[in-house]
Amino acid sequence: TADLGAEALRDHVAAQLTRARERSALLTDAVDDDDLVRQHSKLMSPLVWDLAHIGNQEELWLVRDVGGREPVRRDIDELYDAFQHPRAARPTLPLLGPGEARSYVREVRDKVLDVLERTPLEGRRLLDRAFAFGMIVQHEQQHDETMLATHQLRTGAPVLHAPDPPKPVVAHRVDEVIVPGGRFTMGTSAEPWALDNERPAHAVEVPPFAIESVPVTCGRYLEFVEGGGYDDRRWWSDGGWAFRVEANLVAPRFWDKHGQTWTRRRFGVVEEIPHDEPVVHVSFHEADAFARWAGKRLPTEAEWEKAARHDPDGDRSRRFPWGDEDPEPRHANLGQRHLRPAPVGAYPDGASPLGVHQLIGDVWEWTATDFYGYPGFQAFPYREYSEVFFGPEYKVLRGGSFGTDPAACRGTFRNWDYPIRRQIFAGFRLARDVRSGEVR
Ligand code: AVJ
Ligand code: FE
Repeated sequence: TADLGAEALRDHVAAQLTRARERSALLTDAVDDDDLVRQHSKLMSPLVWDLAHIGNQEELWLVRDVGGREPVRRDIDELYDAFQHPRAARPTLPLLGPGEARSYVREVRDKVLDVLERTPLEGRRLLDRAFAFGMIVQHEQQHDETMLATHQLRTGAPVLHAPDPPKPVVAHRVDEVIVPGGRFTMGTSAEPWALDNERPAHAVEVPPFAIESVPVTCGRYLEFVEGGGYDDRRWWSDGGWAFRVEANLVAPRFWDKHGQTWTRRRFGVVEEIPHDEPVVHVSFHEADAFARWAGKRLPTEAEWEKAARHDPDGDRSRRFPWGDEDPEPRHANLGQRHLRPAPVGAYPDGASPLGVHQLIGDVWEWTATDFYGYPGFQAFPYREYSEVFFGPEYKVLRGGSFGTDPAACRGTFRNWDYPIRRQIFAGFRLARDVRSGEVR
């Protein structure tokens, strides 16, 4: 997007807005009206709230702010302000019904496309204006991923369908890559659509470390489950053990044991656990306990980004592990093209120069790092996007999942959640310190 002319940028934005809306429509048209207004889990909003919230944010930022137009529905701002009402309370609000929500988002979008036509995207305010459109595209795609997680939580017959991801090109064994120590550039000042928390680019000194070439698979995680890992206090942090006991955890969310066989429920289908697929729906605490059991640890956020972006042949950071090109289907399992992570080894074209696979797509990866702003952080365009979440209660996740759209996924993109959350499409990979002498 960086070097597009104004007209090409306009076409690009319009195409991205349309793509996001097609996905929102798919996710909300797949179920009937009762299902749209129902709360499938206390952790989630009713799908109809997400839909109208997408429209309301678009109205606030693009119709009113960029366009300077009259409000479409000023009266509903408060209902769709995520900070006014926790998710659990949203079903009891006087929300727009399914029909009203659909016509509201359509009306807003029609105005936005008109604003886009008439807004100069060149000149002094280019970045601010173009950024507002990019932010809204990403906002819709992020809520679409959240709605996909709501679909995973709902019970009943499957309503979403997609082909399976590719098979591994070669059977992938677990191995490690040693990343040499030294400075690398973390974050970005150049990506036009990067959100405030990804900025600015800054140098970080990272001691040498080893990182596994693929995310932890279900098969390996099963060894932890069957080996009594959930009952062994030694592997768990204090907070992790408290959560493990209180929530009575025995396995990843959506796993179930039938006789001797573990199965999982995935978008309404009960299936055997796929051994070679990255494990998904584990909390930070479970990932952290598994790592201790395996004699390793989770990577820090800086280690994850260095593994994903550092170019060992040039002293620069790449946009993605495979280089600077935008993600193509051959690079990574993104964008809800598939409704599951791909088996490890399925994306050799997406590997980093050192041979780390599937950093982008498949599953969000828990890191050991709390969510804070980078040195020089400036909230933009609103404090509520990231700054109000900074602090020790949130852990950073990286890389995006099969449900993350490429528009909302970068080598620098930062996600965050509470360490107890399991409904998101999160897994993890392992790292460890290296001893001096191990680095060649
Ligand atoms: C970045 C995924 C944590 O869903 O809470 C959506 C994204 N911000 N609306 C979230 C977001 C405002 C955010 N996460
Ligand atoms: Fe939102």
